[in-house]
Formats: sequence, structure tokens, C-alpha cells
Amino acid sequence: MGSVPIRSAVVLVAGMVLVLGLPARADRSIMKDVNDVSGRLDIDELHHGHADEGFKHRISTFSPWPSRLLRRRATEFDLWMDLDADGSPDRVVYFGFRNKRLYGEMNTYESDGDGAHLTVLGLVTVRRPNRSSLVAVIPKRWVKGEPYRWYVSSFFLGSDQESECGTEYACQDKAPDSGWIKH
Ligand SMILES: [Ca+2]
Ligand SMILES: [Ca+2]
Repeated sequence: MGSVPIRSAVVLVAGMVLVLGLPARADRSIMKDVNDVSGRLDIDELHHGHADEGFKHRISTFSPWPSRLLRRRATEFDLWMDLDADGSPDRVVYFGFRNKRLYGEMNTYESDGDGAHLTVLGLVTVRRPNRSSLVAVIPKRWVKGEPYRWYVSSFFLGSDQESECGTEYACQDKAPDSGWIKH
């Protein structure tokens, strides 16, 4: 985590959402995304729900992947959250792999003329229900109420420095393609 390419990609996606100013979507528990991106982190389905400990989010891909895949540079999932419905993110959870385990890191997110500012709040619980999904439970104290809105982006660089997407940058998926899911 923390390398310049990853942060740059993340800020780019956040910037696109800010510019578009997209409206909220209707509440739902499952969202299907299409098979639209090369690489192993093409998002297939998103689920959300509740758990005793907090808000549950599930991210599923079309292909299986080992947790250690997220060790690679620019290879991660990001879960973006808008808490005040102004169309710009206030939280982002990075999913990566370090110290031999998958982790989710909750950050505050603010963007201004100087760029993006992030502060780590702590780790969220992550598990793998199968080889193409992860489930995270986000403590309510970091979200402060409902409803909030969210979307997921994925980045996959492939092996070595070569991207399967034909550029030096990671393959990127985003679900939903535009706008937010209301939780
Ligand atoms: Ca997809
Ligand atoms: Ca916001």
C-alpha cells in the first residue's frame, strides 16, 4: 500500500465521480456487473447487508484469485463510501495483502485543491467465502449512520510490469459503472 501508482489510480477514479456528480440509486441488496474488463479482478456482483458488528459488503469477481494476488503493485479493491450524499467520497476501504494475510484498511477521504487527503482509521474484518469473493464487515462507528452510498473499484496490474489491458497502468473495473449504491 501507499505506492504512488496506486494512489494515483485511486484519485483518478474519485475525481471522475466528483466531476459527474451522479445521483443516488435505489436501495437493493445485490448488484450485477458485466464481464467488461480484462484481468482477474473483473467485478461480477456486489452485495450488501447487515451483521451484528456492522455493515457487510461482499465483492465477487468472474475469476477466482488467491488472496496473495493483492500483494502486487496496483492490484487491489477499493470500496468508496459517500456519507453525506454530496456525490464525493468520505471514506475508502483498501483491500490488500500483507504479513501473509488479506486485510481491509478503512480511511477517511477528503479532496481539495491540494489533492486527496487520507487518514487511516483502522482495519476492517475481511474473509473469503470462496475463491472469487471477499466479505468485509465495516464497524458502524466509522460510517456514522445510514443511509450511505457506495461503489467498488478494482485494479489489476498482471504479472511483472505488463498490464493485460495493454498499457502500463492497471486494468480497472468499477461497479456500478456510474453512480452509487444506496445502503
Ligand atoms: Ca465487471
Ligand atoms: Ca460525501
